[in-house]
Amino acid sequence: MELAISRIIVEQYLRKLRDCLDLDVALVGAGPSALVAARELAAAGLRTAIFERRLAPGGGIWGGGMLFNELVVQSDALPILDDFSVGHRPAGEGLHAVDSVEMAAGLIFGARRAGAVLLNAVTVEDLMVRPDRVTGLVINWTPVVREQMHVDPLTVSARAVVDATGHPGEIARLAASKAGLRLDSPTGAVPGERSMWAERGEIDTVENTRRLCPGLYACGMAANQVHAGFRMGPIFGGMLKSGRKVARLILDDLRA
Ligand code: 48F
Repeated sequence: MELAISRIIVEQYLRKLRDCLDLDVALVGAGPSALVAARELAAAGLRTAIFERRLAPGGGIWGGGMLFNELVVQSDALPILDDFSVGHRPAGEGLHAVDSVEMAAGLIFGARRAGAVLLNAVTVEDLMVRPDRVTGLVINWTPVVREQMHVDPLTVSARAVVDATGHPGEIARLAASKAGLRLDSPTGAVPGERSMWAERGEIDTVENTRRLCPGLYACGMAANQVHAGFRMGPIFGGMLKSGRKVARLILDDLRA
């Protein structure tokens, strides 16, 4: 029995990993924007995977506001929650309360059920590039990176890479500073996000969701890093709509 258990896990994981080596879309970070995008992309038939540094996908959803595990979503984003069967309660002023554990679990399950692969405990430490474009990811186990072990990474090819790393905007920064790619941003690089202004931040998040250079896109809070958008705290409508927008941009580009 023990031998069978180990064999199943090793064989199944290697099959999953092998299928992720050549992707249509590789998303970095499994926060709300990436999970919404992944569900839509996988449902459209694209080979889609999310690479998440932490053990648990879900990014900033679980913690709610200051560890109070409730979130706020605006009326116009409710259809996205409904698509994932995540519950919500009216809370006045066009705002709705959502249990953050239900939302994290619901978005993860929805993305996975649509066919997106989630590889957790995997850190994207670099990009694979050609002179004018991003062509994939350089990945390693998070514990290897944290322990600073001298272990070479592996690579993943993707027709589209999405920076969904949230506040750090790590992938866009790598593209600009290390790969030397000029981004579609006010500076050509990553100017960084601005302070808290919830209404503007919510609008910015969706507006700033764009293609940054050939092969690279940004969604969620990473998009605000690149375009100097405002932060907004624990209101999530913009994140959900940003995920949907980046999926549609990629679908249009890859089908063109
Ligand atoms: O930050 P995060 O939840 O992404 P998001 O979709 O949502 C932002 C909100 O949660 C919140 C907010 C709402 O008002 O502002 O912050 O923009 O999730 C980002 C995920 O990316 C992972 C990180 O662990 C987190 O789960 N991540 C970051 N860098 C890497 C990474 C990396 N280099 N490799 C793999 N995963």
